[in-house]
Amino acid sequence: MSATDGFSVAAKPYRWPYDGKAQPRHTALVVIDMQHDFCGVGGYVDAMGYDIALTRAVIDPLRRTLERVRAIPGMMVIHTREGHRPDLADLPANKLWRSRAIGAGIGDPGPCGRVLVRGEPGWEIIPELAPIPGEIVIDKPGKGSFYATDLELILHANRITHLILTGITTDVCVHTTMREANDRGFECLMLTDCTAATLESNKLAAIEMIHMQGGVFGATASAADFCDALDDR
Ligand code: C5J
Repeated sequence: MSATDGFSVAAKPYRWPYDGKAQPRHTALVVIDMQHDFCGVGGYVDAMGYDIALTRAVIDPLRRTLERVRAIPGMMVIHTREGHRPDLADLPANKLWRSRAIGAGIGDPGPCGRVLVRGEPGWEIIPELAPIPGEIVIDKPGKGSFYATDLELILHANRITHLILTGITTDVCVHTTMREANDRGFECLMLTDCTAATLESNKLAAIEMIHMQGGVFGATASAADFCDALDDR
């Protein structure tokens, strides 16, 4: 098979993509917020009292998927990081208030530096999934990757039409990004074992929401089915 052939994935609720085959050059793997603050000891999620074993469970499947995608010429990889300016000028007052209420105040000092602040150790992407030269990194102040970022401009400039969504957390930043992307006409596939939530039932519910209405935001597949599709192209 030629590397220019597209790929289609055994997915739910439809074989992805809707338009037959995805072309690697028009597809991006999006790795959302794999930062220490969301899956590391002493980070934001840990400080809120959630079980980081859940968010850490995606590291190995995501690392394998990332390696597979990196081997494909022309397929774009995009990483995102949630975080705020050191002066917190981009931090909405309600987000600050809520974070303090749950004991993990954004901007407050913690074991991994200031919580969710750009440049601090906790804000860094974990070494296992660190971007390599040539990969795009998007810094976002909110949950969605499109809000207040240049992601949409970058996708259009590079003629990306199809997105593979991974990362943490399924029900918050991954779902918000998928919804934003879907509304903009991007054809989205979420890889279910490359994403996790701070509550397993929230992850399952978030996946089920995608399956409604014939795939209201796109489709979902396992990393193995996605990688098999890449191998078969
Ligand atoms: C959250 C995220 N959960 N990356 N952020 O606050 O999902």
